[in-house]
Amino acid sequence: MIETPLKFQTPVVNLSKRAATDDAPWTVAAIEALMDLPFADLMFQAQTIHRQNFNPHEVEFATLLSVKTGGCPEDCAYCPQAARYDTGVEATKLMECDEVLAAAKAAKAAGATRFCMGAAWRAPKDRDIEKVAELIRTVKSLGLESCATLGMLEDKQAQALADAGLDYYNHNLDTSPEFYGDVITTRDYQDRLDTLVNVRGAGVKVCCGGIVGMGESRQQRAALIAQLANLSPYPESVPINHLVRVKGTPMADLAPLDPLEFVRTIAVARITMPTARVRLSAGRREMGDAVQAMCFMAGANSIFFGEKLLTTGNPDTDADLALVKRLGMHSRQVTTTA
Ligand code: SAM
Ligand code: DTB
Ligand code: SF4
Repeated sequence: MIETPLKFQTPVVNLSKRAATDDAPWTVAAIEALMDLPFADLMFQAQTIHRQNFNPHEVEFATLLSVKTGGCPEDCAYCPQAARYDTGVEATKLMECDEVLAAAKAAKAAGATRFCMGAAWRAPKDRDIEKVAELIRTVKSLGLESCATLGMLEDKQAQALADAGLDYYNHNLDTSPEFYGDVITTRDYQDRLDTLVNVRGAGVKVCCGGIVGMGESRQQRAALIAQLANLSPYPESVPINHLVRVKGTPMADLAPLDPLEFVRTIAVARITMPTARVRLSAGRREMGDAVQAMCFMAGANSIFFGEKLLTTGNPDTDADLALVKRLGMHSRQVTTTA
């Protein structure tokens, strides 16, 4: 049993509007202690828990589409879509249904089972929600799982997306509460938690993770994982992004993170959230095959599949298919009701 000083304890954040579960919350110190383990011991624990909950040979393919790009008023220091940074990203209007349908059909034909639509908004307006609801219905008509990430949501907006058939809503905590103010000043941590409560309240599954490699300490990486693991219930889907250092953003020239730290972060996400789908998200192109293979060993079982994330590059689909095959893995198949 690892002794935990009180200052490192993070509260359980009850997302369900029900009483918190009896599960003891994860402390930052307990997660940091896992991260401090010899690499082989950490990997063994993560792989053991992974095998108890998932087929270790299976990986989910999720495809991203930026349905409304750039021009965002927020100041997220990592983001190429913030209007205030000169990143060369052109602002666009919300895409029309037929364009989204074509992209979703192509993603399905390439082997994706989940289609995630991202919009560079601080928060959608009600008229945006009506249009996105139409996009969700379009994606669902193909039998794909649907996901959207549109910024902060009111409860009625979350309900409208649920009514349109939305399966998952992605809204990241991004980093630990302590480091958060160094990254974003235009919305606070509590705003993010409030959106997650609204998403859960509407019966939509939660996709929530963060970014590593933004200059945070190991303890702060552990604190992000503690926050995620102590959401009650914890997210069904946990994207772990490696910072993509984009020219023009304040984070463009940060020193790269030790890749083994990234793998350790995946491992503690798996250990603390045993049944969550842990997604190896942004930054795979810069990672190389060996690091990605270690991430799968550490319990990652989902990737973004397709040549683009939102505005930055992702590995070629052929390279991903070849990597999955070389590792003796295969893509997850799902059947959803259209
Ligand atoms: N605007 C909405 C929001 O912020 O919630 C949705 C889109 S936003 C681009 C979705 C997520 O992408 C962010 O929360 C962040 O975790 C991730 N992201 C953005 N830029 C990134 C970068 N350069 N490297 C890694 N992850 C990034
Ligand atoms: C998430 O956690 N990562 C994705 C998705 N959710 C929306 C976005 C990654 C964006 C990387 C930078 C870009 O391509 O603009
Ligand atoms: Fe806007 Fe989202 Fe980028 Fe922040 S992460 S600047 S809210 S698009």
